[in-house]
Amino acid sequence: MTPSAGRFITFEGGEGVGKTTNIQFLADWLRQHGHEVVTTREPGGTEIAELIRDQLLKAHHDEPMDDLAELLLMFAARAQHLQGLIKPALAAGKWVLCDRFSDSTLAYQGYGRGVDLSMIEQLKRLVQGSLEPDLTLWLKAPLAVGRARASGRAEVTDRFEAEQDAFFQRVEQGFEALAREHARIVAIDANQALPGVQQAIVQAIKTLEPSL
Ligand code: T5A
Repeated sequence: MTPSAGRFITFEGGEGVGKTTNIQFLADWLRQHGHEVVTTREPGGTEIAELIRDQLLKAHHDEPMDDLAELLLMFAARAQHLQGLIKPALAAGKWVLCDRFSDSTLAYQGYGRGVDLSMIEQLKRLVQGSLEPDLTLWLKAPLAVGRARASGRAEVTDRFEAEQDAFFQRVEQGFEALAREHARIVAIDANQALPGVQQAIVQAIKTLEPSL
């Protein structure tokens, strides 16, 4: 079998729903099927973008982070990530599996923080041009489930995880709205044991790439 051209797959959803875990699973599965795979994340993915991530996620600054500054930093990191990693990998025929992308900006900064959605769309066009994910796997689980899973890890709570439930409910409404708008977004029931989640992910990938 000749492996097909590169594909851009993004994973989206609330906190702790299983994105990192399932990206690793899908990367292994695709490699077993003969594809070259790059896994990455946002904000982050390159040296400079990871430095921006550190500031965005840092739990405490001596001054509050302005919503517009937060938005622009997300897109600054994304511009760096696209030029430094995502576009070269796709051009080389690799599959890029990315933990969050612009749908997170619309959901978190737009629906969560209340930043004007049309302004985010303008920035999106400026930074991405016409590049969109081929497929977005939206892992859906109740807020309490994601929180319980995330709290099982040793990491310190970051600036977003410290938000109240009402913020995350708006974020989830954002993902719901985006999924209604874009056919590339496929909802995956992440409120089930991992084998079921992974079966649904493989099904979505086979629909995208019937040769697999
Ligand atoms: N952000 C990001 C914005 O505000 N705007 C933007 O534009 C972008 C790009 C990034 C933060 O930045 C914000 C959103 C975020 O708050 P992050 O570190 O990427 O921060 O945070 P999360 O996306 O929340 O990532 P997490 O690592 O917290 O969660 P994951 O990756 O979804 O979950 P994962 O895989 O680590 O799993 C958590 C635990 O659950 C278990 C796993 O084994 C693990 O222990 N698990 C399951 N257990 C049982 N059943 C299942 N089905 C399970 N799936 C996973």
